Amino acid sequence: PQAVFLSDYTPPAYLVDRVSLVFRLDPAATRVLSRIEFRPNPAAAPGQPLRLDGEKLRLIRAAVAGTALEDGVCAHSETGLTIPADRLPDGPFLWEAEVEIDPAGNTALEGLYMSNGMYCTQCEAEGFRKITYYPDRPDVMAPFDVRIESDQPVLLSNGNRGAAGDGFAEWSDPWPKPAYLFALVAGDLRAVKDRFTTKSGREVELGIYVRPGDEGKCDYALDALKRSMKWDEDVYGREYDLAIFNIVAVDDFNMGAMENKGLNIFNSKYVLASPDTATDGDYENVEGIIAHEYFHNWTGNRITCRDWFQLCLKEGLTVFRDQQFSSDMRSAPVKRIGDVLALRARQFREDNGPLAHPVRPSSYIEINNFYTATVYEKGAEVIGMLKRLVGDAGYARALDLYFRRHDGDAATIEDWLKVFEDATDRDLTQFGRWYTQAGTPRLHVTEDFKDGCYTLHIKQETPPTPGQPAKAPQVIPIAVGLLNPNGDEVVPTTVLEMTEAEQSFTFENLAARPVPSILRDFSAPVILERTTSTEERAFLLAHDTDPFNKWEAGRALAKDVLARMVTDNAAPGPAYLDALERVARDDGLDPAFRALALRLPSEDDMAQTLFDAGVTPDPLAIHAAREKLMLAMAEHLSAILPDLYEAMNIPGPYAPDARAAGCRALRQTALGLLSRLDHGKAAAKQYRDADNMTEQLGALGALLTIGAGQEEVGRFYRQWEHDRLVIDKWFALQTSHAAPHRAAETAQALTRHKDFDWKNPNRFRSVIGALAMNAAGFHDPSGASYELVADWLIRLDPVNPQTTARMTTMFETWRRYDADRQDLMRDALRRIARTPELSRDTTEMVGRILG
Ligand code: B3K
Ligand code: ZN
Repeated sequence: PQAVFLSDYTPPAYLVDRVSLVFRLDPAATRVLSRIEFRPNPAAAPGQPLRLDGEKLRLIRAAVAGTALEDGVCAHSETGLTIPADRLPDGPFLWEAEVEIDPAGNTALEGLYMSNGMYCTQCEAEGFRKITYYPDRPDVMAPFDVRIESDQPVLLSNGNRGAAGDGFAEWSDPWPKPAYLFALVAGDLRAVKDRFTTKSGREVELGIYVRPGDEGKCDYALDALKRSMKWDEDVYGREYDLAIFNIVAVDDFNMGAMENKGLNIFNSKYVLASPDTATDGDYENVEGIIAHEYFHNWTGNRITCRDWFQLCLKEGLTVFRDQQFSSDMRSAPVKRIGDVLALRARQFREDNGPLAHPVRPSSYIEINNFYTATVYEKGAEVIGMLKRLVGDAGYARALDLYFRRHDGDAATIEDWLKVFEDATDRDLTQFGRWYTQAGTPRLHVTEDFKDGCYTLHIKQETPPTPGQPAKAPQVIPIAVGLLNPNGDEVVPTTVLEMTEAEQSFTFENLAARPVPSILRDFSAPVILERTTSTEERAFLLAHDTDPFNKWEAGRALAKDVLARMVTDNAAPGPAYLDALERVARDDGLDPAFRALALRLPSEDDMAQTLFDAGVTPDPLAIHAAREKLMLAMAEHLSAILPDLYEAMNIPGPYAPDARAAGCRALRQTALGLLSRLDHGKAAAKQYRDADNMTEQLGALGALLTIGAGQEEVGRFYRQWEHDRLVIDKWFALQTSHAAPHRAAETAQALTRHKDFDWKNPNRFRSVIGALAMNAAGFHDPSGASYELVADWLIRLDPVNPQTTARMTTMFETWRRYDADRQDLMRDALRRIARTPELSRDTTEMVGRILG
C-alpha cells in the first residue's frame, strides 16, 4: 500500500460551487444521481485533468457540460477516475453522473450502509467516495442539496428541510462543507423533539431519532444537547446556525459518533440512557459525546481541516472543549483526574510503543488508523498547555480571532498557531514542536535548598520514537506550588516555563526547606521522574491544595507498594494503608475524589510502570499482587467499610448528576472491598435490591471478581435479553472478570452464544475487545488469548477493516514482556499479517506494531 505525505499536499485543481444529489434507495441497488458544479481553482495550476475519487461504485452514466462521456474517455481504477483536461471546458462546468451502490452488502460500515433495516452513512474520513464520484478531500467545500426517494417513513439529510411528500424528502444545507460531513438516514424511526432558542433569538428544532421502543431513553441526551448549545454561546460565543439539529442513534457503528452538519449520527450506546439500563459512566459518556459532536459545528464544520494531517486541528480542540464543558457541568478536579487516567492508559501507552506518532502525523497509509489517542487526547493537552502559557484572556482573544479569521476555511495547524501569535504577541515556533515530535517527554527533577533559596533543577528528555531518533527540547509549562513542613502552602501555584534541555528555577526567602508539589493539575503531558520518599507522598496526599497532585501522591504510593509486592514479594506497609484510611474517613472530601483515591492503578498501568523501571512485567504476578493488596486494604479498612457503604447509599430515585454518581462510585469501591471479607453477601443483596444499572452491574462485577455470581449472570441475561446495549455489558463483564487462566475459554464460549453477533462492532468489542480489560487473562502464558484474538481479527478483517485495524492495538505493548510471550504475540501478529488479501487498514497497523 502507498503512503501519503503531508509534504506532498497540493491544492485541488477544481473547486465545487454546488452539489445536488438524488438517492433512489434500495437495499442492494441504490441509485445515486449527482450534479456537481465545478470551476477551476484559481490557486492551482491551470489545465489539469479532473480527478474524482470513487470506490465500489457501478458507473451507469456520466456527462461533462451536458455531453455524455463515452467508454474509454476516463481513466478508471479501483480508486476513482480521471477526465483528461482536453475533455473539460475552460471555465466552470457541470458534472453529472449516475452510479449504483449496494448498502446491504456494505459490512464495513463506511459510506452508505444498512443497520437493522435502516439506511445510514458514515463518510469521515474517506467514505463519501463509496457513495458517488467526488473530489473526496476536506479542502473542497460546497453547499449540498439532497433529494431522497424511498418509502421509509423518516428521510433525513443535512441542513434545513425542503419539499417533502409521499416517498420523498428534500434537504438543503446552505453552509459549504466537505463531503466527509455529508449524511443521510432513512428508516422507521421515532423522533423525540424539543426546541432551543439561540442567544440572538433564532428558533432551532431539535430531534433525536431512535428505533421504536427507545423513545423513553432520549431525555438525558436531549438535555445534554441543550446545555451544550447554551455553554458554547456563553463560553465561546458560538451560536448554532441552522433551523434544525438532528441526532440519530444507530446500533451498527464503528466508533462513538459523527458530527455531520446538522445531522449527527451516534452509536446508540452514546445516546440512549435510562436509569435501569445505563450506568453512571454511560451517562457521563453520553453527556461528553453529545457535547463533543455539537461543538464540532464550529470547530470542525464551520472551520474544517485542509487535509487529514491536520486532523488534530478539529479533534484536539473539540476534545479540549468537551473536557472544559464536562468540568463545568461536573467536578473539575474529578474530571481532570479521569482525563489524565485515560490519557495515561491510552495515549502514553501509544506514545511509548511502536505506534507512537506526532499529534500532527506527517504520513499515513490509511487515515482511519490515525483517529488515535495521540491526535485526540494529546491534541487536547497541547491546547491546554497553550492556554496555560498565554492565560485565559489571551486564549479567549486567540479563539475569537480564529473564528473571525478562518470561518469557512479549511485550515492548518500553522493557521491555528498564527492566530495565537497574532493575538498574544508570542513566538510559538518552539511550541510548534508539540505537533511534530512524537513521544512522551520525561522530566528528571532534582533540588537543593540553601540560605532560604530552594532550587528545582529540571532536565527534559524525550525518548526516540519510530522515525524520530533525536528530539529537540519542547516548551513545557510546569505548574508548581510549595508547602511548608507544617502543611501550609508557602508558594501558591506558579507556572514555570521550561524551554531548554536543562533549566533551574529558584524560589527565595523560604524559612524552611519546602515540600514541592510539581506538575499541578497535570500541566503538561509528561512523565515526572523524581526520587522521593513514602513520607513525602503521604504528606502531599494529606496536605496538597491541588486536588490533582493530592490524588497523584496517593497514586504514586500505590504504585510503589504494588511494585515492591511484585518484585520483592513485600507485604503492603502500614504507611500506605494508613494514608488510605485517612482518605476514606475524610468526609470533607468529595466522595468521587475519595473513590478515585481508593482505586488502585490498573494492571496494564503497573506493567508499564515496572517496564519503565527496568523490570520485565509478569502479568500474573501483577494480578496476584493487586488482588493481595485489595485484600489487605479490605482488612485494614474493615471497621469502616460497612458504615461507608451505608453512608453512600443516597435515598430517593436514581439521578445521574455528578454528586449522586460520586456517592455511588465510593459505595461501589466499598462494596468491592467488602466482598473480599463477606464472601459476596453485601453484593448479592445489592444485586437483588438494585433499582438502577450502576448498582446492578456494580454488584455483579463485585461477585464475579471473587469467583461468585454465576447464578446472577444467568438471571441478568434473562432480565435483559431484549436490550442490546445491556447485553453488551453482560458479555463484556464476563470476559473482563474471568479468572486469568479461564479468560480465553470464557471469551471463546461467549463467541458461541446465540447473541454473539460478531458483525456488530459493539458486540465484537464486548467479547473480544474486553480481553484487553483482563490483562492477566489476555497475557495468559498459554497464549490462548492471543490466538483467539488473532483468529477473530482475521475473520473480521474482510468484513470490517476499520474495527479490525483498531483492535490490533491490543498487541501494541508486546515488547514489554518476556521472550516467551513476545514470541507468542509476534506469532499472532505475523499470522494476521500473512492473511491473504488483508485490508490496507490492518496491514498498516500490524506492520507498524511489529516494527
Ligand atoms: N469525527 C468523528 C470520527 C470519525 C472517525 C473516522 N474513522 C467523530 C469525532 O471525533 O467526533
Ligand atoms: Zn471529534
